[in-house]
Amino acid sequence: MEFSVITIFPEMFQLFSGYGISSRAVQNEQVKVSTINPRQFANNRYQSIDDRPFGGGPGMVMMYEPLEKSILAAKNALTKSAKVVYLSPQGEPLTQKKVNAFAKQDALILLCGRYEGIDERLIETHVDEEVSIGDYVLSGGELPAMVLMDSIIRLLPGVLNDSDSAIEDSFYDGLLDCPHYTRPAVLPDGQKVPEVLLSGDHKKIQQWRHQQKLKRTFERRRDLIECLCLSEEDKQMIAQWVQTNKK
Ligand code: 9WO
Repeated sequence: MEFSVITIFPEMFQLFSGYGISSRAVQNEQVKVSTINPRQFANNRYQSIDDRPFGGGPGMVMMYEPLEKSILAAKNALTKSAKVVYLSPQGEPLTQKKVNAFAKQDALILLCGRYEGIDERLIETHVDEEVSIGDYVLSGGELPAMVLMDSIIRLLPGVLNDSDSAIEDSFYDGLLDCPHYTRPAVLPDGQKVPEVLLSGDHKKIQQWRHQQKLKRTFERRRDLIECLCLSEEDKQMIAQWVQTNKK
């Protein structure tokens, strides 16, 4: 998987070859990260890539031409068919489903805005997908681009050493994850691990974990339950919880 990131802060992406799973993936050449700074395509002697907004108002807008040249340079370096993703609060919400689809691509161009945003005409003509990682405003698209990259990289074949941990995670079945515990079984203040996990009964453990996932999702994210196809057993359990909540 190749990422070409268009950013006026390319140094931020050095982080990616420095730490954890992503740096291993870069070292093993499963992932390539390159950056393009639109400043190199600025056409005036002040190297400016932003200008005042038509219609007035505060702040600056990133200009069309340096960004277009950056995208063309990225497509030349990767492949003409690489998708261009613009990270912005106006984008479609990022979901695990979207991440899974991105992970099937060979190359992605991530466009990071700054200031008040970019010239809308660039979005219309050159952006394939506009993606939001949440309903808040940051100072630029770089951190969201890194969030997107991290979510994709961990899914690539051979990146996680334990091939199961990616699909066993939160969201692979559309549910939140269950609680986890490790040694010691009893803490100095007496806090214990749920008995069933020490029982060695794998069938029971699996059942318990599934129930915990369902319960947590019901309690914390009822919106997620609505999108699921549940077994009759699960539906009954939820119906019971709804009943107890009413009392
Ligand atoms: C700045 C601003 C200032 C005053 C009033 C409204 C305003 N909106 C913005 C703004 O949206 N700036 C963005 C900064 C322009 C595009 C890059 N920036 C950005 C991306 N901030 N937050 C994101 C982002 C991207 C993906 N998911 C969540 C947030």
